[in-house]
Amino acid sequence: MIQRANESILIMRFDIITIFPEIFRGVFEFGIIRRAVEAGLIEINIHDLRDYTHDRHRQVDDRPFGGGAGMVMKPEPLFRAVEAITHSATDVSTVLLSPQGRLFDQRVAEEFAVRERVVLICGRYEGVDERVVEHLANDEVSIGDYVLSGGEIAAMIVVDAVTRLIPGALGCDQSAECESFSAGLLDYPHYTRPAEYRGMKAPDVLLGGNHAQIERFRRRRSIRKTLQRRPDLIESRTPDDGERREIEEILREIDKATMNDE
Ligand code: 9D3
Repeated sequence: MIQRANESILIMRFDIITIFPEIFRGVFEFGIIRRAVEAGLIEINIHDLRDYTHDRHRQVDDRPFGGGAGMVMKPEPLFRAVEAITHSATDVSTVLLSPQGRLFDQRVAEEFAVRERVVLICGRYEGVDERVVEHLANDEVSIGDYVLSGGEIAAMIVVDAVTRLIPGALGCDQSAECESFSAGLLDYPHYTRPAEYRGMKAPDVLLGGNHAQIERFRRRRSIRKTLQRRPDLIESRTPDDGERREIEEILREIDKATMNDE
């Protein structure tokens, strides 16, 4: 579907298997993903599951054994599709997107980013035949605890998050962002011109040129926001001594502020 534009080294190939290939039209044609495709770093192929059926009705689903509501995705077209797409390729992750999967987070994105190929199987209906889960997919991933209508939007999210991790996919400007304290914390607040808008002021410290002060301001805001909103992210960190002191200091300040409220 999407072809790369030049001869540079292909780092990663995504194959997406879906009954709604048209959903993907457009989504990969903007921003970082488009640039990565054009640079030849990644390739994204969309496959219509119905092309791998052998019957007149191109049937991809059937009624569940044992009864019950809804339909189940048949195993044969999915096995045929994955086998046709991967042949004897090695280093392939075959990932089923499903609500039963392990939670997709930045760590999982990093795991996928070192694969040569990732096949994403988008489920629909009530689910897929369990033999696909057990014997075809080697990974099963959910993007979060909410109910979607199928795996397609989840597949887009996986491609987006993984592509950003491929060396060279981000411009110089953006890649610098990965460094230092920011990893695993919520972002600090951003401001741009005008310095005052409808009486709302950008913080003075950002307008002066003191880079040490600016960095301290951003780091502290980042830590404070994370403590308030996502303490789970702080708990799963191993802060260095400087950061631990900063966290304790910010916690004391927050305590003081809440005492004044009460
Ligand atoms: C509430 C419906 N569920 C019955 C117990 C089953 C169900 C089946 C299929 C719920 C959702 C779906 C379709 N979802 C996905 O294929 C899916 C998904 C999701 O729903 N949430 C988070 N990540 C993912 S990845 C694929």
